[in-house]
Amino acid sequence: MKASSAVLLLSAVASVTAALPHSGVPRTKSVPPRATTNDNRRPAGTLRDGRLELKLDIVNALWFPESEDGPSVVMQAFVEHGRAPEIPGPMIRVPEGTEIHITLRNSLPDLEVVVHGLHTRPATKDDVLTLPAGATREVTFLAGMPGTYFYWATSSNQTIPYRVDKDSQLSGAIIVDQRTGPVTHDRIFVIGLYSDDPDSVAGGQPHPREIVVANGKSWPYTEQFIFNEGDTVSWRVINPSAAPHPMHLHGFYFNTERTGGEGADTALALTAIAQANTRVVLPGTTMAIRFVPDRPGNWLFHCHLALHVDGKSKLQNVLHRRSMEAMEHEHIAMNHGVHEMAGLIIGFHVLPRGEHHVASTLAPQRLRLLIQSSPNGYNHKPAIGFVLQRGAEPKKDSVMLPGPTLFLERGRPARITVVNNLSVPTSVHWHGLEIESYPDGVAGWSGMPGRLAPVIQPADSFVAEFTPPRAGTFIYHSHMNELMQTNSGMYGALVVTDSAHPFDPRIDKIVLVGGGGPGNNEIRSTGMVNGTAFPRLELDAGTTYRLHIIQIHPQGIVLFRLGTDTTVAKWTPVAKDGADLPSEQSTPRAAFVMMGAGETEEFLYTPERAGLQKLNIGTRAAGWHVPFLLYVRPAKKVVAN
Ligand SMILES: [Cu+2]
Repeated sequence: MKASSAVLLLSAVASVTAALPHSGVPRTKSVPPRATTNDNRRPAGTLRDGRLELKLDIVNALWFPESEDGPSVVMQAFVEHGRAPEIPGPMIRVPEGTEIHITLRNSLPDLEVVVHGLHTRPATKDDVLTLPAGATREVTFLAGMPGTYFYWATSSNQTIPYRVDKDSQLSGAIIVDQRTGPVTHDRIFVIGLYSDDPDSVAGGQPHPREIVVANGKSWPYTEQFIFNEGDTVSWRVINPSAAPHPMHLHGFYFNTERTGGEGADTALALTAIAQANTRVVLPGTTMAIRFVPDRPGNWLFHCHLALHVDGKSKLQNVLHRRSMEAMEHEHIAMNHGVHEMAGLIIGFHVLPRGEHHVASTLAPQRLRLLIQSSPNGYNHKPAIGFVLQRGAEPKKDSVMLPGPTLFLERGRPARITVVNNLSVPTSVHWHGLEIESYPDGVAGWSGMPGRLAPVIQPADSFVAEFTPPRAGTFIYHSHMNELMQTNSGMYGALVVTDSAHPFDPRIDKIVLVGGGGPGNNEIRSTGMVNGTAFPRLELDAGTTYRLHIIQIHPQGIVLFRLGTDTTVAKWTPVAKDGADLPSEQSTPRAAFVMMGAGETEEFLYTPERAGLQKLNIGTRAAGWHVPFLLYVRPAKKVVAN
């Protein structure tokens, strides 16, 4: 009998009796039932005559976040009566106006549970239900406004940003649908984070072993989707986990149509909807996105925090708190590209509808991009990075930190030969470009069946061929072991120009935020801006500049604030993730923005008068701060001819 079926058999029985040989006294040892992963397609309970009846219990259950016969851990889980426990919890999905009646029992031995979110939306207060061990409570409420919500519980009396332990998967979706109108064929992802290290989420130096899951599963065991080219995809992302997740969509833009939290959800006005390929979903918030995958191949939607997609973020490493050395060894031994990743990653396959590829007749723009290492990089730490070959081969240990800005022309084919001069495999992702799947840079995944992008082995090369269809500000970076590689310097700005989007170095200023040396599960790389901790720039008062802000630090959510110590300047956003903003959104505003790893934004900024302005760049949780000093000179006198 296979291990998995043995567990299934046991789960059918409430408990088994195990004799303890050393004492000779038989004791009843409870074996928790197995939790099934909940793909959030089945509405829980019984809906009849506008009333939903649902009986829920909170129990201990065996959770298999990876393969069904892989490692498991006892977690707390919601269970609907008559079914197996589910992670995430059963989905409550009803039309607006529904009355919801829930009978809730706490079957955890000796633990009090506090349940949040079982109330009408929008919520005016956070109604909670407190259930001592063994207690049963009933609650009745109206569903309220349509939207994406959730319920969650804690047995450790924690708030969402600190709930990382056995109660970390006690979360379930609440979807309230419009009573009339078209049926939405959407899918819902509830994020969970299980960690042995509450310190790191509290802002201290991290030393976690943690796993992040979507609908209870970690990559590559998350659900994979098959779409036809041109399908419309509607996804709702619910984040009751302890960490923010900058969610990045490869190859396509998405529109965020709704954003909300546990208590309220708002449809964005049509004029407020903008294209993005990365958006931060903060703890306790939700988003509803829509996109049209119109190029075939294999693609990813994933968190851009390196720790949340790293192959070391596996359950075994949490359970056994394995040493960095042991984890690194396994990491290096694997090197299978796609299997080097784990965590918050959703894969999807887009099937072609037909041949309609029109090859460009323009001569390709050829670049030769070397990946090299230097013993003396940031702060004299070893660095890994890019260097462009122009003419003779550069020295083997020459590295540019950060990588050179690559300028490509919209509509003109690019042929980039990427040469790996490292001693380890790598791959390079052209972040944000709407290109074919094969050169997209996820080794072992990008491409189509029969033609998958290879890992770039040491001393080998890969030719990335693509034609950027849009002018804007993008990024290129390693897509493998990013805690090490991207943090160490494998990142750079990628600027696509056309006649409407020229790049004039006198006006266009790049602010590139990235790692300042290797990081890992225990070391957060400090932040660097344009490769230094002391960036500075001279500007002229009265001149309008275009700031190209790029956030590719893979271990942080970064806050930007421009002004003096006592005043906030004004700027005008004009593009996000390489896409121009609709004019309604290009309005002057206070110069403050939060950006997750993988986001780019462009702002127009006109310093009004001479003096010192500061672009403060930093992150609360990771504890680093880089002040970008802007020395503003008096306005140039305009001489009349
Ligand atoms: Cu994340």
